[in-house]
Amino acid sequence: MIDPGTLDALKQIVGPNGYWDRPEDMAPRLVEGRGLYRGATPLVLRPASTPEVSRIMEACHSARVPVVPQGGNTGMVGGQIPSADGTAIVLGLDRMTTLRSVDPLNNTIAVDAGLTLQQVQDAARQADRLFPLSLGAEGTCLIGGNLATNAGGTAVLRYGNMRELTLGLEVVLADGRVLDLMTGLRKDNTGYDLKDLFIGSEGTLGIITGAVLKLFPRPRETETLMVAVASPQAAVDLLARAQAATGGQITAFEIMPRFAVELATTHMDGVRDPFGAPHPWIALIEASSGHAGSLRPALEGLIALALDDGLVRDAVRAESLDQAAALWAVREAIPPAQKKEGGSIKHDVSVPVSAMPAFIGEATTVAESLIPGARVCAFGHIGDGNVHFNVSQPAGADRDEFLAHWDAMQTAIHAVVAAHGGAISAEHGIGQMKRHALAQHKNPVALDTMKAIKQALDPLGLLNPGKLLP
Ligand code: FAD
Ligand code: 2HG
Ligand code: ZN
Repeated sequence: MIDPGTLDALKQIVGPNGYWDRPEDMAPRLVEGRGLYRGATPLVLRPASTPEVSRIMEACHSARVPVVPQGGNTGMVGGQIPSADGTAIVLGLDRMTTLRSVDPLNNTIAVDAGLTLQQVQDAARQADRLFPLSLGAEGTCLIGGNLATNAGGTAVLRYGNMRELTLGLEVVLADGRVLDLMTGLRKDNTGYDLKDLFIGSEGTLGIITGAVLKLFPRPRETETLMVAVASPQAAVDLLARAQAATGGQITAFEIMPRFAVELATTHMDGVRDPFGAPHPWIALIEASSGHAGSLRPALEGLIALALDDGLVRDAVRAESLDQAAALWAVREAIPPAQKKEGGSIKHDVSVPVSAMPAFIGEATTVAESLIPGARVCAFGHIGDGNVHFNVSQPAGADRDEFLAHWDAMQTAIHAVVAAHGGAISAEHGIGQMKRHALAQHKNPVALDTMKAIKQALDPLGLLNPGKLLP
């Protein structure tokens, strides 16, 4: 237990508006979205500045108090939730909301870690620029959380994931020192790239308090279409053709099976399948360009040819922003709709794009034979070689009984991932959920190197204990 004197000293650093210690205030911070991970803490600290974070870490270091950093609490692997024994404090970044600067000529934005992803997108738009990271939780997740998980989302195909969008970082180390790497330089070969250590480190190496992010020109033309295809193989073939037809201007390429579309239209208000027939697979395609007028003819030619030779069964193109939003709504409805359908065992995994059709086929056979009646919902960022291979409980089954098969299902699906040279986490991270799986799947020399880095930066093991590292 943390001694009361230390808790008081921590409260004094942030002042009366900078912490929660009443159970009813802290409760939403101690459980993740699907109720899979629950924790306990005597104190949620909410510092408002980097110096405050620094003083908190210094105090926790001297008193040997473990710290669990938390952003918007949208993470999917339990990394942001403390252990149930109440021995750690939670450090929320949500009051660190300063937009530090925008440099349109350098195409960079410098921000505090507590801005939401949407606030950063909006700030970029106001400067007539694009910050391209985009994901379903963007109104709630914080930039610090995006950095700590190296978030992906729906525009990685064109712009890369959070790591590729980051030039500079500010991190408070375990002992309270501030590591200031807040540079907007695109070329800096002055030694090891330290910022990359912290991106994707899930709170285990330092507290991210600020970042310098890349901006891009805003597209002047965006085309959104949905196509019905027979199989993931047809989708992958179409992606290659679409990239060739547009000169690499495909921004997003997402797939969803019939089951996912049915969940979305059944459970979520206002979501509608745009096709008249129940097609087995649907791909959502977005292309964007800096020059208005060039994309539409290219995409129309592509689809006409693909309809002609049978690669595509049907297609709809959005004629307005509202129609584009309606097509995206089908895709974004899948995670909440799957939650409403009951328990699901999730696998956020990646394989080479070319191996994706075989992976989905083989993993589906494995899942269905392991739990008869289980319903595979394999959807998502196929253009990045990333699929959310989620398995929903058999209709009408008991949720907890189904979820008790989590380890067996995960082990079996990860074996198929490994057989295709894939990764057991593509974009959500390791957290608590995949810690043990990491021990089996990560190269042992890589694991040793990761442990050496952890030892160098957090020798007392106070940063997010029990997460990521096996
Ligand atoms: P949290 O959940 O609070 O924390 C996540 C991890 O980061 C934890 O380990 C935490 O300790 C650590 N952390 C948080 N802030 C800091 C900090 N400042 N310094 C150090 N460590 C920190 N993810 C994707 O990649 N792609 C998607 O398409 C996607 N879609 C989603 C859709 C929905 C509906 C939901 C609910 C989630 C989705 N996610 C997706 C997962 C999640 O939104 C992202 O992982 C997001 O980046 C997490 O941000 P957060 O602020 O909520 O972090
Ligand atoms: C998405 O792409 C998210 O929508 C969530 O990464 C995936 O619910 C999931 O498994
Ligand atoms: Zn995703």
